[in-house]
Amino acid sequence: MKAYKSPEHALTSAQQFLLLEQNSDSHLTKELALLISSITLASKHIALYVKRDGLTDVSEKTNSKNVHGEEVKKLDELADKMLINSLGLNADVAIVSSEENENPVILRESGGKYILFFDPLDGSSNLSSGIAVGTIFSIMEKSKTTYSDPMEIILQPGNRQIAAGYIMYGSSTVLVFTTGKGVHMFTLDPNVGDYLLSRQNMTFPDNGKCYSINEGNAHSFDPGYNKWLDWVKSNEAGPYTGRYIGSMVADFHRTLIQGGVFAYPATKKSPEGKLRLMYEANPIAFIAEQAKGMATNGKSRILDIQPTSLHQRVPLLFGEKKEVEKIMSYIN
Ligand code: AHM
Ligand code: MG
Repeated sequence: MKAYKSPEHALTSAQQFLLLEQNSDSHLTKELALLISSITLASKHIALYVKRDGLTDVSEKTNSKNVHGEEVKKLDELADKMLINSLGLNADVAIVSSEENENPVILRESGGKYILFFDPLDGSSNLSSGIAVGTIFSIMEKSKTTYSDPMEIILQPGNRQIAAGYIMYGSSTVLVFTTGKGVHMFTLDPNVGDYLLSRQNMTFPDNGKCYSINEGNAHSFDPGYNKWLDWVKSNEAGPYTGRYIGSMVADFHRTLIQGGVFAYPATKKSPEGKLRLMYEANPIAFIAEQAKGMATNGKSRILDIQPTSLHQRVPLLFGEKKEVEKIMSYIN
């Protein structure tokens, strides 16, 4: 039995890969490689806590709610701190914005060229149910060096991202990222303690027959979604399989590996959609497009949406192009 998917990749760590790619990837500077490395270091710590869930109290709720009015778990806060702390010595990071903080954290008033957005623990309501959760990150450059309000440089559309990725803490811990030159996956080898290259230049497969949506919300979808759902379950569409984890990183990762489509439309409860543009939809959309898939809010490309606020929400559809276009043909 082979330990790794292909022998030539067996001993390429994420750090080595970032170093090697610097020669051929103009976006991937030494500073950006260091920043992605810092995130991977924090994620190894987060992975240790996730793997010991049940033995510690990290799945318990804190007494506070976040800016979205959602319950915060201890590990949400810990993951947030670990990520911010891992950047402490990185002089190139100016601002960090996360799901857990209402306002951006200004690490450096002047200097520093990167803005980092992250969801420290996506799907954390699933913690203690043994379901995969994840960290999502997006990196942009400051659009200008001086500003009076940080929002002037933070509210940039997703097409300005220079890197994005996620870490999924699942049956294995995987790191998937893009710097605009393909999508690559690394698996954390617990014996070595390093992320090792496991798939390079990933693309969505062509004929995934999987649809992923919280059908419990169907009563409050726009009618087009219900028409599409009728079609997906019809004989005409052929056998589709429904799969919905409720942890977006895990739903995305499955879609990337097995194909198909995911949708989280607007609902009565979340009329703007549930998922957050800056640190959920944008990074996922960048990865989806790099993997030759599609990501949209149903009308326009996610990456072209001009944000108006840091925590704004969007409807999100992603996956194989033809599957996303099929939904759009019903809803528009
Ligand atoms: P979170 O970032 O607070 O964990 O919320 C986002 C999560 C996504 O991971 C997932 O796609 C979605 O919420 C699930 O929502 P629902 O339970 O309404 O289906
Ligand atoms: Mg989230």
